[in-house]
Amino acid sequence: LDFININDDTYEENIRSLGELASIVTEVSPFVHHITNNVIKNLSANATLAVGASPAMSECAEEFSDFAQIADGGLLVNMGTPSRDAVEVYRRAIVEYNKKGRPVIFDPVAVGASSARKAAAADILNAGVITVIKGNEGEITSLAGVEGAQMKGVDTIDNSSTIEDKIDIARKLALDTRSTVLMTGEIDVLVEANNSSIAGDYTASWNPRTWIFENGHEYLSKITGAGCVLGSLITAFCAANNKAFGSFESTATALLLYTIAAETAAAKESVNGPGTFVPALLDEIYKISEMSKKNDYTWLDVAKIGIV
Ligand code: ATP
Ligand code: TZP
Ligand code: MG
Ligand code: MG
Repeated sequence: LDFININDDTYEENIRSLGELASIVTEVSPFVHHITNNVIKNLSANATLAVGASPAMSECAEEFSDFAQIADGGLLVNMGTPSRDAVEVYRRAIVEYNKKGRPVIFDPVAVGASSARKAAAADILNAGVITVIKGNEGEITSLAGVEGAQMKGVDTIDNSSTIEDKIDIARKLALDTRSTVLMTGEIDVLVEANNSSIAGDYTASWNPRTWIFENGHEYLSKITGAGCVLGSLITAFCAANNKAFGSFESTATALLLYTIAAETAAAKESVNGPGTFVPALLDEIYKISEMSKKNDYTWLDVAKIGIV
């Protein structure tokens, strides 16, 4: 990673602002409307509560317009366990949250694994404005329409691409979709949304803010739903977002809080593997949130961010 350049002043300032944002979430207690998969609903709701936000799971389209009225609310669309009618449900929710200008986070679970999922993801992207797209390497690669990491069901396989490749792929998707893009994995790549009207060759004409993150723990790849739960936290942080912070900062903060919590959880004496890791992870998410609320948490010492 020697090409990465951290400008010390900007870095410190950025990390301090991230700490501030974490405390805003506990103050505002944002509403997180989940349309998510059947595997991970309970853990997602608990993690959302742990950061001080308020979760609800609903796939009942008739109530979406009422839910979208809730102040400081946001929508998570996770297509982990789709059904025949699911895409229309996703679409109706996106339309309602777009009407109110509230954030919509999309987790294109397993999109590279089947042609049905590719079609569903395309419909979701066409349904309206997506604030943040968060996926693993295989998913982001597939959505970007480039050759690279493959999917085996919901998991990425063959993720042998270089960090430069990952950055290029995430940037391509951010340019194409105008969404903030987070590609997760052992190293996470975050690219800001394309807010301009630039057309043409992105490598020549567009130089988006791009950060890479090295925090996290291997146990996150040994439990189901590690990516899904991160989607809940990103939605909470984007929804609590006031004028001072954009979706890039919100996503960065949620990711840092989560991956640092994973590190401290895994280091606990009571944690012996993926099973004991899960409850410890919830405890640590809660602990960091509470400490941020009291301005008691020093992100500077623990965050491992590279600014590209
Ligand atoms: P997959 O099913 O391919 O594991 P996913 O949707 O569960 O994908 P991940 O890419 O595993 O998502 O990312 C979820 C979280 O776990 C992210 O915060 C990421 O930083 C972290 N993570 C994943 N793998 C590792 C690892 N080997 N070491 C450290 N952190 C990791
Ligand atoms: N099957 C459908 S969704 C799902 C499984 C196992 C959970 C995937 O969670 P994640 O966060 O992408 O690992
Ligand atoms: Mg996973
Ligand atoms: Mg996932």
